[in-house]
Amino acid sequence: MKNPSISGFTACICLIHACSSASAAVISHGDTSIEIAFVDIGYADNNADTSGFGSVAYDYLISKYEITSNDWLAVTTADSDIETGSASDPHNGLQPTSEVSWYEAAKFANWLTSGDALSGAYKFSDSNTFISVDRDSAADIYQTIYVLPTEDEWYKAAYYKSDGSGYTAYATGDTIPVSGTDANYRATVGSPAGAAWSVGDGTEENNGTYDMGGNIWEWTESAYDGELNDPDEIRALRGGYYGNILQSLRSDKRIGPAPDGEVFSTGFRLASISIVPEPSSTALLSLGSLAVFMRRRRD
Ligand SMILES: [Ca+2]
Ligand SMILES: [Ca+2]
Ligand SMILES: [Ca+2]
Repeated sequence: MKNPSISGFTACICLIHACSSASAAVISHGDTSIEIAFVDIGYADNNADTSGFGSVAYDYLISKYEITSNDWLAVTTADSDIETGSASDPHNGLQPTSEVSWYEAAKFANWLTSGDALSGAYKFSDSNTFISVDRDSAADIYQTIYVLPTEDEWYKAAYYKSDGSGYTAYATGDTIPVSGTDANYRATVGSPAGAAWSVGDGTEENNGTYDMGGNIWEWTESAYDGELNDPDEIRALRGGYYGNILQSLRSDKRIGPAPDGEVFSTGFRLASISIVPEPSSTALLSLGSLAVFMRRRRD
């Protein structure tokens, strides 16, 4: 069961612009503000792809761009608990941040949710050790939560067609993306050749995102084996990076590094879910989640 944490709530996707396909959230805690552009991912309770990925039972937002080095610098400056490994990042400005472990990315998301790296959907001990994910409790407290997308949330945002009619092989569609124009892969851009470009330099993807294919690998919240029941187990990465061949951008490509890994080729984007507890809908949504679960078991 990949998404155990959403039953019992009704998801509401509209942050600022009701029912629009895109929005920007200005997130402020203390003296620090950052603005993150999001796109809406609808078609709740869609079918999974033949791969078994992509079914999400609720509406959510996903960030239009990879989190940038500027974003990372602002938030890690505000909260010194986030950066616990290497602080080196070969990228800067509007390039995607990298050298980020899963734990660091989770704390970045927590800070956006709560203003505290150790409080949010990701539970950490007082000694800065990751314990578990609990989206429900965080949503109860904060209403709007920022999280790493689950692998299903990531997959759907990248590969699900905007008309809801199924999936494509690449985030830009079924046509092979042109290297250096549609997506940054095969190390053909940058100076010297082979570097991350500024987020959004490519072609708009299925659902309004950029660079889900290529530029930088992206952490998902999910364990590679589909069930996050060990805080230190390998996680699922998606999308490929600028040095990869085309195949890494395809929907059938996933890799599973350890969550403490910090490398130049890996960063992340965020999802956001706004949740309003509504008892009358609890039973229906729980049934919907159960149906998703049962479909998966037959895969
Ligand atoms: Ca780091
Ligand atoms: Ca990417
Ligand atoms: Ca597991």
